[in-house]
Amino acid sequence: MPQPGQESLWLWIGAIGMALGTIYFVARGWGVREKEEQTFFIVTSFITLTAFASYLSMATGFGLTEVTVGGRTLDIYWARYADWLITTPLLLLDLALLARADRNTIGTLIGLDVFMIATGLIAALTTVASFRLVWWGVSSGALLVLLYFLVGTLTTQAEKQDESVSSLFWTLRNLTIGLWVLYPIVWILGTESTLSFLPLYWETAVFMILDLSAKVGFGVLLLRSRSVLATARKPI
Ligand code: RET
Repeated sequence: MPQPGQESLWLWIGAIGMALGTIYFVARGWGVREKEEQTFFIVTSFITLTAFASYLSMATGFGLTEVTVGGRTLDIYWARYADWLITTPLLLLDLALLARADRNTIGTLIGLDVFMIATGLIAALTTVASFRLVWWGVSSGALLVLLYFLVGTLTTQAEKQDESVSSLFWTLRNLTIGLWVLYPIVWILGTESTLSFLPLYWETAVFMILDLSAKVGFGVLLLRSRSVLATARKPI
């Protein structure tokens, strides 16, 4: 099993940050009695709990593999993709619950998302450099379509909700768009594309900051106001 190098510093910080986030969300959700409201706390706690396991597995070497591309050996943290495969649909679910999205919208968003992460994993594990870029392109295409639905259909549905709910939706939606588009950019600038503008050490740091913002930052903003959550889930 290959072992992480210097970048393990960031992986440990990521694991600690996700653990603290989980403890905070569980503690805040503990006193919530309203079932509909509890859903947000449950979904959000599982997001950071999953990421905690992923970061721990990367820091301890389990989540790391080597891929040889054109004679060069790349260190690939496959555990990221396992994390994202579970947590990005849950982040979308939080947004969709807030917007009271219909089943087809939720299905489309999550379907595109799983497709995006799965093809991103293929990009990361492919051994031919040019084919890695092809899969990156396929995955990025899915991200663009996903964002299109987020801005279109999901926003239309959110705007039908109470003003406090749609305003929280706006904040979280914009945070999501702003952060998610950075992932394929970091990937292409980092070691995965073999361009390696960003060495593994810095790439790991940037992904860690993005992951903490997209999960813990997102969760803090979402769970900040109990009254908004109650309004969002009040049976119509
Ligand atoms: C990859 C590489 C291939 C191209 C694309 C990607 C997109 C990844 C995204 C990840 C989002 C992760 C989040 C984690 C939560 O903390 C797989 C990097 C498009 C959008 C939000």
